[in-house]
Amino acid sequence: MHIDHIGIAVKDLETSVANWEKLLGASCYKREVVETQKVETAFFIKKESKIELLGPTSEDSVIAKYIEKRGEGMHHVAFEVEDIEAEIARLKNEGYTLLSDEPSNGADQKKIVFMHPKDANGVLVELCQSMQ
Ligand code: CMX
Repeated sequence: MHIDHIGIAVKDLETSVANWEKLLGASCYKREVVETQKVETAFFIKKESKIELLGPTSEDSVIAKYIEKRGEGMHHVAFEVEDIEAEIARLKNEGYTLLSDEPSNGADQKKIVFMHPKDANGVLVELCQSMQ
């Protein structure tokens, strides 16, 4: 439907939240740990544009691995979809590599699934569907 948010990998969530609050002139409206992904998230919104900061909660988090390999920076682009199961089926049928067959529970009350970055010109794509 539209870009739901941009995910940014950060080493230290506390200092990064303070930095982005100053930069955007907006307070972080939600912090949430996603145990399954081993990340802590912090969300900002300006009109319809959402930014998600992602800090690792353990050394084997994909975010820790990402930062070690590529440094801090833009980690993923998330598109909101109406029916995530239907989109998974459609994309698999088109030959894309989804990182799981079933959506999982992500931050911000969303069902989420990721597509491998090699299938989107080096960009990690997330599909998300609101559970609200
Ligand atoms: N964006 C672009 N490229 C990425 C990437 C990212 N976020 N993460 C990894 N890559 C690239 C690597 O640089 C590497 O490229 P080369 O082969 O050219 O070196 C390649 O993908 C493989 O990376 P890797 O370091 O070997 O890591 P893995 O293959 O083990 O894992 C990935 C990569 C994308 C499968 C894994 O990070 C993943 O499963 N991601 C989805 C889950 C996730 O990101 N969760 C955190 C966010 C949770 C949330 O928003 O709630």
